[in-house]
Amino acid sequence: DSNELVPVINYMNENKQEDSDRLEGVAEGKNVILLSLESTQTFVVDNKLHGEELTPYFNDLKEEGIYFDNFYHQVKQGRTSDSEFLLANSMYPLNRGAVFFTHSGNEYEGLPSLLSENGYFTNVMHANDKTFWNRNVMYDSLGYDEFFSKEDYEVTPEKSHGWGYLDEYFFSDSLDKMKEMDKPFYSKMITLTNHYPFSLPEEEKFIEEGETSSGTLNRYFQTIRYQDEALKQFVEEFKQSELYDNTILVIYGDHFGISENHQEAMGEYLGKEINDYEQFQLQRVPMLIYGKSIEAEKNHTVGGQVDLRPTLTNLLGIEDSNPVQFGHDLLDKDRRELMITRDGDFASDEYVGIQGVCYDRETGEEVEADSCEPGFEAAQEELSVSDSVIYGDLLRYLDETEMVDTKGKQNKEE
Ligand code: GP9
Repeated sequence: DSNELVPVINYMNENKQEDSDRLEGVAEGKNVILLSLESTQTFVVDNKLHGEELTPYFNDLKEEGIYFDNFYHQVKQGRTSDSEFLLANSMYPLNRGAVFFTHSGNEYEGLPSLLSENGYFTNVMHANDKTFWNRNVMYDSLGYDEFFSKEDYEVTPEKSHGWGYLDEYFFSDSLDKMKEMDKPFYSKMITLTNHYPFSLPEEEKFIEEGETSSGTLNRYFQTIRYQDEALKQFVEEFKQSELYDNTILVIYGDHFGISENHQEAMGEYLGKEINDYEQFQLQRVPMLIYGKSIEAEKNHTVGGQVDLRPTLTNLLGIEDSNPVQFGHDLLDKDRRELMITRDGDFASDEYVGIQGVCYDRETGEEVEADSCEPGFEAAQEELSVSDSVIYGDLLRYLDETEMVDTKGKQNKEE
């Protein structure tokens, strides 16, 4: 019953922090294009293969926006769909299965609903079958106004490869759609080409493949390079369009592409042994906020996908009254720097805690286990509170519980 939400609200109140509201409303009323880059990890940024940059366009673009270099994905088995869940709800996905499948019937207070209430036309653009990850069902629960899926794109065999529609065509069709859309809009675009097994048509290979002992990693370099080329075409066309004046672009990686099965090859490429600490650090994904009203800044705060929603609502100057959110605005200088993974591991400004072992975050040296105890405890508590909300479908009690809570307080005062 509705009492089940009380401990959740209490947890939220105990962990509540004053937000500095830095950069609040700088993107007020603007369109938002959210670009979810498939399997894109931070290690490719500013990195080279055969003396050539892997992401030359992104490397320059990130200098013009707010770039976060300690931003982690927080997904588990639901992969891309988990990252979507984190963004929409500022809650954690589940430890097993994909919450998009298992709990699509829950009540949510999704970011898309909030933005729709604030006059935005909210939509997702993704040129795959709409039932993949149960998106067609879950998107309704999260409150999207529209889902442009495969059937809304000019998908032909010539313009497809592997998983489907090549990014370059997906980007240009999507931009055409956005030009015609009701404004302001919130469009989340999800790319597809840089997906395992990382295969490309010959003419789209802009770099020789890698020479490590993993064919997967060797090909990944090529699909990453291709994606960067497609991104360049997209952003350049976007800058020439009328949208540019009134739109912010948020680009982030959805999850890793290279799993720990390829540690040895990754070590060959990076020139170091990939131990648990390095493997953890490889879970960083790029995150960039870019647009005319955004001043460039390099931001080293430790955060993750759970923090995207509060960051966005702050930039848009939109009041978000949903109290059940675990993220903290990435732009707030005094924010809680704690990134929790679905495995109960964490990174803070000082430490990285992995399966009971504690490391200095910056040097990767192992330190006394005690130093990480508070982090591990916080991680366990936060994950279990988040899980309780999903398993109990507790957001359906939100209105009632806020009432109960106020009443409780009044009673005490009497
Ligand atoms: C499929 C795409 C990839 O539509 O989002 O999903 P993933 O396998 O990365 O979760």
